[in-house]
Amino acid sequence: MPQSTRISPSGISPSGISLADLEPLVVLTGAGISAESGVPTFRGEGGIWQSHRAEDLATPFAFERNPELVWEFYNWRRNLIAQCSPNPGHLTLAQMEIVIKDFLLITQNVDGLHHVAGSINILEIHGSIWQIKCTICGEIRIYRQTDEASTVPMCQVCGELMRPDVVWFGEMLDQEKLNQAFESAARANTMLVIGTSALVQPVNTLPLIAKEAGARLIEINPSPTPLSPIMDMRLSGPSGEMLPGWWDEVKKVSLNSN
Ligand code: BJW
Ligand code: ZN
Repeated sequence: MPQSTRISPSGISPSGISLADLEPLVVLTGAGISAESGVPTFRGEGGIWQSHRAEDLATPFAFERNPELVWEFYNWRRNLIAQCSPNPGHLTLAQMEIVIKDFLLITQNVDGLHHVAGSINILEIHGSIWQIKCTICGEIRIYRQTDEASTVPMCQVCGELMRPDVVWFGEMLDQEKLNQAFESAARANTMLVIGTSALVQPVNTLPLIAKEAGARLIEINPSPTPLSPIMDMRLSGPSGEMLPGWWDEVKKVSLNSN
């Protein structure tokens, strides 16, 4: 039986968690946190991988075979994301960071909406759609082009093909970022796991590492995930509603205990 606590959609936590109970706080987010902003998730109903094959668009082999097609996909995504704004879920995380000093936000999202919301200490562990890198010399450049018809960008240093600076299937994650994520997970008091299906490695091992090291795990997601059974608490609903409700409750508990 899962050892999780289900709480009501009102977001009122029966746990009595206060601010002091949370630090160090690590937050892990996935595509679900941006769903209410209008950014499509990858899996499930309306997910990108329902209508596009990941093998054709998000692997190094796909890019080698057809860079134009992969660029078309990312141009479409950049154009779509540029029209989206942070939702109350993103904004609540930015507010939490002001109060909780030992705070790290690890996001699998490449959309940049956590930055727009005002979060500071962010680890974009799957890269950023707003950055490109040279396939040959590794030059990295900010790329804010949102025209869907833009042509394939070439490197200003060596003239070779640029690619989106994101992590595709079969690629290693940036080792420095990964180390920081593992270390933070191992020393977390609490980890919030928000809007991720927890199907993609190695990021899906972070909650396990935190749990083994004694952290409290809280999942916010309308659907259960493979990690739900190890959660200490589950807020079953959209993060744009559940997270602000839960955060208000934590602040109330803290005020009352002072
Ligand atoms: C809400 C909500 C609301 C909805 N509020 N919630 C066989 C071959 C090759 C590789 C592998 C293999 N078997 C295993 C692997 C490893 C592979 C992997 O894990 N594959 C699994 C899918 C099986 N991993 C990798 O390849 C990684 N690298 C690696 O492991 O290196 C070592 C290695 C190398 C070679 C071989 C083996 C090992 C790299 C993974 C890179 C993932 N890249 C992507 C694309 C990024 C760029 C881009 O965006 O274009 O990252 S794929 C996609 O999945 C994206 C996401 O960051 C990632 C995770 O998805 P996420 O965020 O969880 O989203 P969803 O859609 O899955 O879930 C959304 C959730 O939100 C759902 O739960 C909803 O319920 C919820 N939700 N509305 C809150 N309102
Ligand atoms: Zn170059």
